[in-house]
Amino acid sequence: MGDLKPLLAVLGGEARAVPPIWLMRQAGRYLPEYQELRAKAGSFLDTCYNPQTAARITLQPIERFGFDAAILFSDILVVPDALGQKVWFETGHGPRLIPLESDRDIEALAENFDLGKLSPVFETIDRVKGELPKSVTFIGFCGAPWTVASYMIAGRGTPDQAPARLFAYRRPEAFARLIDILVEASTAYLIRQIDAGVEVLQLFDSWAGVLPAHEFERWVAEPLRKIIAAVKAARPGVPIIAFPRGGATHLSRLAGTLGADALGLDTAIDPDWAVKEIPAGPALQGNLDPLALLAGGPALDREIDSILRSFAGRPHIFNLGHGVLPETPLEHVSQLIERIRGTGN
Ligand code: 1CP
Repeated sequence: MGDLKPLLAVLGGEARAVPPIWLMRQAGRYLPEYQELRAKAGSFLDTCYNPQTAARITLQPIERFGFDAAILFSDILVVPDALGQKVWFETGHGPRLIPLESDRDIEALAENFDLGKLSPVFETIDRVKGELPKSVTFIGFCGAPWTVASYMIAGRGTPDQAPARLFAYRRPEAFARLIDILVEASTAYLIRQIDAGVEVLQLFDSWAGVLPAHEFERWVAEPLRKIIAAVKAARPGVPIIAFPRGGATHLSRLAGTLGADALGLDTAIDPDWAVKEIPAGPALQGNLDPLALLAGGPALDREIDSILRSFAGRPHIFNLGHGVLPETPLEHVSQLIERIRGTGN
């Protein structure tokens, strides 16, 4: 037990006095060394598909801060790309896709799916795994079907995912087919990530929080459950973190029914509620407000201490409640790590 990597120990059910730490979007725009590589590397998608650059970017936050985990540098929208839907990223605007409309558009995805298109991602994984320090765990990921579908239907990020929600109400069968295609493609993609060398998987359901209960069960919980069961059947022993952002009170039910080894908690979840209402089983990950990290100072210390106090005694992975904001000062990230590890004074 003693020589397990800290993140793997917690995912195996161990509560640690000093929780392992990593941050969602830890490889990204707040790092000057990321900006520098990105400026030289062409489009965002080209960067994701350049194994040498993507591996460097994956390792940057480990080298600078010594996090307990590295997360593969890629994006959730490489899956639509592998399904043959055109994806590109407009600087300052985020992702763009040609929106899906007809049943034919959806069926074409299943016919066009080509995991070979993502071979640069697997090559990135292969490069990173040889370069990680011994105690650092390597996390692979994909977007959950609901969140990925919301971009595929709208053709872009939207504040409320209204296009996908309307599509699901109006044409539930076509939407169910799209979700099934995504379950299958994501499962195959995750298994290949494991075979290439990742040790843990995280499923990002960033837009889970907009759905009413029945829709949440059908489009968030059920597809997540299917992916987790299929990946675990194929590759037992690889822990999976589910992050249904905005999952709110659903989380207490998901703990025992999703099959995940950890649940990611977003910023809005009260840690004391989580510890009381989420049954023991999965580890809990989270959930510092990214704005507290941006603010720094005594407010950051106070929020960190309060999170550590609430989760003490529970298997806990320290993380943000959502991704690092690009304006976040680097010193605040150092402050965070020193505060948690008790190395600050
Ligand atoms: O300009 C740039 O350099 C691009 C910014 C960027 C980055 C750094 C995008 C575009 N994606 C990423 C990397 C990324 N995306 C990672 C890398 C690993 C890490 O965490 O360090 C990960 C895990 C993601 C996952 C992702 N992409 C999610 C889920 C997590 C979340 O933040 O909610 C989502 C929703 C996306 C879509 C996406 N990709 C990029 C942007 C700006 C967006 C959001 C679009 C929107 O809806 O506004």
